[in-house]
Amino acid sequence: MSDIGKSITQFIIEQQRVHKKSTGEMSGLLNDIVSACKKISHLVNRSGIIGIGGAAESENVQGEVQKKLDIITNDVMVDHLNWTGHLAAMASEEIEEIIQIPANMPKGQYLIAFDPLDGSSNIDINLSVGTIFSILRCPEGVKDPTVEDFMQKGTEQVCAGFCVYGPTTMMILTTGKGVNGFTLDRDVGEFILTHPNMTIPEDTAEFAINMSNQRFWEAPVQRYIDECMQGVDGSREKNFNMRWVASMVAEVYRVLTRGGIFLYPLDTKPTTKGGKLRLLYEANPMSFIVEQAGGVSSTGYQRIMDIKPESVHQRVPVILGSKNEVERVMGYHTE
Ligand code: AHM
Ligand code: MG
Repeated sequence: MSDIGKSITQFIIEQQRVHKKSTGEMSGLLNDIVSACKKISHLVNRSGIIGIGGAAESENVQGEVQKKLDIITNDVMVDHLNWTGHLAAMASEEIEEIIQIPANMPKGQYLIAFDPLDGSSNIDINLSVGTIFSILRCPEGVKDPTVEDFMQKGTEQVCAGFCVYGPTTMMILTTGKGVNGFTLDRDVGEFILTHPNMTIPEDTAEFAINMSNQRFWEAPVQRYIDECMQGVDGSREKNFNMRWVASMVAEVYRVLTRGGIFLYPLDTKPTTKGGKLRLLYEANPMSFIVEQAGGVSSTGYQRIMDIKPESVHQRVPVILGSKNEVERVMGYHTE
């Protein structure tokens, strides 16, 4: 029987029952995240009406101007996750230090790293934004987690997902057994399984990169994009299409749906030196999802999920998507 039409709650609980030793804690945590994302979807949708659009008067830890919604959505995530007893600590793009569970609340066995509102520069122009999260196990015996406990490779993730607030609100999830996509039915307030077993086509003729950074890229990326741009007249002998939404959630969703390659490569631009995207709560969860859907995710030089993190807000170059295209770019890096 097709699983299409199942609610995310039913889907999560059925997956939990497959694991005989499951305590239900992961299911509980996922339900907390689902609740937070429904609330964020509602706020994003009504931001203009209720006056929470536009810039805040602050900067985040990365020195980026915060939007009011960056701060509000961070609070929504924390408020939904810090009291249910499923987490031992949290890390957020918007907060410099890791976030501890209040002393009067129970703690659980998981750690979460999240970007509460990815692509928030798109909020005021009514383009898609999203929430990205990565779930790790809290090391055994650790009662009061420190930054060191978050320094786990992407291969250690037990679950990753993202929610995209676009024409429809969608939740994309993996627990290491494929990738499933759920659409929010606003009338009943439930995410419904609409995109089971999402897979990324191995080949593509579509790339996504911020071309305004071209002069800062390394030679392998220069070469790859040059060849795409030459189309049928160049060595690739086929025409390529280009997209750039400046919202990773929308970009990765497109790649999951119709293939493509997404690049935010290493560059020498002073503001994004070493790459722009953050390892713990952007690159790792997206890499887990992409690999689970049959794609590849690399810095150009190494698999992203094999990187041992050194800090919570560490940035990495990201090249992900259709297998044959990403492997071609990786090949250019080692030639
Ligand atoms: P954010 O987390 O501050 O929104 O930054 C991440 C976003 C990604 O969603 C997107 O791929 C990238 O930054 C866009 O960068 P640029 O504005 O340089 O094109
Ligand atoms: Mg982000």
